[in-house]
Amino acid sequence: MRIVVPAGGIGGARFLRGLKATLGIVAGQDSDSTITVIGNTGDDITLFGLRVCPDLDTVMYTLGGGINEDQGWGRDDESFTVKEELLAYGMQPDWFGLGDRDVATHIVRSQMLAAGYPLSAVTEALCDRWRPGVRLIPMTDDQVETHVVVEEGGKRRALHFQEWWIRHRAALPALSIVGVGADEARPAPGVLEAIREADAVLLPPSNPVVSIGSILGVAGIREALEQAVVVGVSPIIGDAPVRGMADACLTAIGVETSARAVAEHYGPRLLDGWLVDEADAGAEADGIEVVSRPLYMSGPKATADIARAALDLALDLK
Ligand code: GDP
Ligand code: FO1
Ligand code: CA
Repeated sequence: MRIVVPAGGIGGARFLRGLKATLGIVAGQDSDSTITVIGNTGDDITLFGLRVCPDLDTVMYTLGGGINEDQGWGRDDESFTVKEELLAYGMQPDWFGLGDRDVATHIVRSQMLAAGYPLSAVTEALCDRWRPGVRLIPMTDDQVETHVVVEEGGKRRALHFQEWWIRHRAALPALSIVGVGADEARPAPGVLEAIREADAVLLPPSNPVVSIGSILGVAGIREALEQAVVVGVSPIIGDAPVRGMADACLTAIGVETSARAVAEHYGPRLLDGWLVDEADAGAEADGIEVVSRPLYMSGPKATADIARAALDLALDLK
């Protein structure tokens, strides 16, 4: 079976761990099923000359066994000596937690990009070490960066998504969220082919605006997904994001923070089925098959059950 999963960071990565488990995909062993992950690159940022791709790295580290489990992002067993030394030089920004182990990933990536390799080839090379058990492709090889327009003291300005998210904890009300470069971006090699050949596309409970929304913003991806069987898992439970600040992103684009509103935002052309938590049982969306299940990814079993439910619904709707 061929499954495609467009994914952001933590929500995407944890769901993928459950999907691998339910399909019995084990690193280094052959399997009848393949998972192609279309990774969000809108969160990417260049810091100190290094290209950082948080969502690709979160998926790669989580599935490869190198993630900081408590945080959900960054490396396990991490230290911050490089960051401290940069601060001692007065280097900015000082709000981004650049870990020493993580820095090695960014150095490899930046060096390969500078040598002319596209991000998709770089990601493949990084995955040679981590063996995530999925094929991880960035949504695009072109540079797309999410920026957030805010108003402070009567003045409008745009800041990088990471600055808004980390430095301001998404507390500055966002007037709009823009994918800079999205209009010119083309899907990375293999993205459209994977969607075309997929038996099922599963949307993990990733941020609908800055993770899935960014991926859908790359020309041709939404249209390709509309031709596939797509089942999504709601990232909103009982009108709240389980973790993170997805509500601030939804508010910025005028979508209510509820499982139903997110389904309607994606719409019936994209979504065939939608899993909502039992707390949201009874939610309906025109033209979309809504099914309720426990949706907290509280542990390996619960997460595998969610992935199985999404896959079963997709195969039912095929
Ligand atoms: P990020 O890129 O690291 O922010 O991660 P994603 O975009 O992939 O996913 C973030 C979203 O995952 C959050 O906005 C939450 O709404 C959602 N999320 C996190 N944990 C859970 C969970 O246990 N269950 C569900 N249904 N959603 C979750
Ligand atoms: N999130 C934070 O809240 N603070 C950090 O200092 C931070 C550093 C960081 C470094 C590498 C990486 O891959 C992710 C990192 N994140 C950090 C997570 C990341 O900023 C966001 O959670 C996602 O981009 C939002 O989807
Ligand atoms: Ca993200």
